[in-house]
Amino acid sequence: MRRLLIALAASTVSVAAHAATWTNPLTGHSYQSISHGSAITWTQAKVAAETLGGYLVTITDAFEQSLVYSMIANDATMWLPVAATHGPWIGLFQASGSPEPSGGWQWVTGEAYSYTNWLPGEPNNEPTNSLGNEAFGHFHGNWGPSSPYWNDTAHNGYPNAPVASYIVEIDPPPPPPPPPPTAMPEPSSAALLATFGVWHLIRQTRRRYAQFPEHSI
Ligand SMILES: [Ca+2]
Ligand SMILES: [Ca+2]
Repeated sequence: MRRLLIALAASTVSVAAHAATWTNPLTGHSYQSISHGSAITWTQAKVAAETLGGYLVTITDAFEQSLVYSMIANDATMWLPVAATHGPWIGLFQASGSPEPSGGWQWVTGEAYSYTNWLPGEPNNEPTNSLGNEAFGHFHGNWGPSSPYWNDTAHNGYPNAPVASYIVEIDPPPPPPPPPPTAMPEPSSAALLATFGVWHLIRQTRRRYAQFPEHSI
């Protein structure tokens, strides 16, 4: 069933230059995988996602993880093979001052941080990362063409392994409000006149038969 749903989702793909759009058939949320082509910080990617009307992707269950990874697994533009293969930013960050390496992780939308798909050993707040504290989530790459697992890295990646892509999630538009209740139509003047005419005819007929009871029926 899950494979079928992913196949259905894949059928909605429309590819533009360095970007693809997919839809989650379970939620109606759409996703755009965007290759920036050069290094981009987590905050720059977050702002870009909001400019597009969405947010950096929040991966909150295994199905969403499968769907999102299927979008990017075979798209080489989403993975930057430099010192290590690093994949796109996701909407995961660590609140400042949280216990390292696992405390305070949260999604940009405030959705529950319960499902995770960290590479074993991550998050590790890698002490050799000279670019800063590792407090931002992305697809790791795991030194291969691609990898479904997440890693924590610094705001602008790791030395010689920047992040150069990101994934945007967009909620479906809210349903339109229900139409107002329709008022009972006012009877037309012609209908009123016709009704009065019939009533008047009945009244006259009754009077006539009252005057000549031998014709009563
Ligand atoms: Ca999500
Ligand atoms: Ca790390």
